[in-house]
Amino acid sequence: MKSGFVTLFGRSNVGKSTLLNRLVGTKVAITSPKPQTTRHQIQGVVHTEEGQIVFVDTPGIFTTSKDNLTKYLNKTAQNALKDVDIVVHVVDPTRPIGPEDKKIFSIIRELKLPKVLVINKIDVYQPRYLASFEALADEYDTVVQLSAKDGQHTKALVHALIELLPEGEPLYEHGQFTNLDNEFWFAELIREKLFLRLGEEVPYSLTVKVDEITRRPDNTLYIKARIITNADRYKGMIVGKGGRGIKEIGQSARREIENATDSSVYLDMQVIVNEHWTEEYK
Ligand SMILES: Nc1nc2c(ncn2[C@@H]2O[C@H](COP(=O)(O)OP(=O)(O)OP(=O)(O)O)[C@@H](O)[C@H]2O)c(=O)[nH]1
Ligand SMILES: [Mg+2]
Repeated sequence: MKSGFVTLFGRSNVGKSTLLNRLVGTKVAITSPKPQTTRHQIQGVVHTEEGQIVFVDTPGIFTTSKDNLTKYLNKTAQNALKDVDIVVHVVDPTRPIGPEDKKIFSIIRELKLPKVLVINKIDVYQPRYLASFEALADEYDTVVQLSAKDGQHTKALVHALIELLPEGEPLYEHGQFTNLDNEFWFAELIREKLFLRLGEEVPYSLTVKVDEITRRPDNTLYIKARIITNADRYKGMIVGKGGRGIKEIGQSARREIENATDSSVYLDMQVIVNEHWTEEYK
């Protein structure tokens, strides 16, 4: 048997989390068209007959801002390169090679690990950008072009990784797909709905905490969550006119949690202002 850890590394928005979900076959990481969606290392497990791959999803490397959250996200991503077996550099051929990609080349060049280049989004690529990534093939052990969105060639990636992994015992039990607990997972689903619904700056001004999950006698799952944001004006944008915004966010989060848990859910959400919430991201 083969087994080991494979880090998905790349700039924001290239589709690392979408790829993780596609590979695992179930949603373990939230995704959005906005950069800096992922904030933590998230593990997703692929079980095959030849072995087990534990993927580590990471926040996107971001070089255009220098705030504390960005520093934390870049650091969290780089920490996910320690003690792993393979690094997968995910790139997006709908855009030219960016300063983040250059930073990533310089980071991974120093690593004594097998390196795989994944050129994602081949369902929508720009030929000239694709060619510029293809020209980098010599720097990597393997190059795979695929689409995380429609699933094209993702099996080829799994085969290539199994080849490169060391022999080893499974790291996760059969049927286990992630390291996340429900508190974290439900908070992430709520944060995803906020990312999808709110304009440019608001998603970066907030975090979500789940404080309580209780199974009630009627079998309903009661979930108490706090949306914590920096300022009153953001709170106003989240809550929306007559509370319509928060209601819609609550409904879509509840629906998804209901589908995932196969039970009815009562989602009790509060929006509070605490300008110090980013201090945990240091
Ligand atoms: N067309 C197309 N879109 C994709 C593909 N993979 C991801 N996307 C889209 O790209 C956007 C970003 O996807 P994410 O998976 O959130 O990207 P990420 O790299 O995890 O981003 P961060 O967490 O911010 O670093 C989303 O709108 C996805 O739907 C793909 O193969 N094809
Ligand atoms: Mg992500």
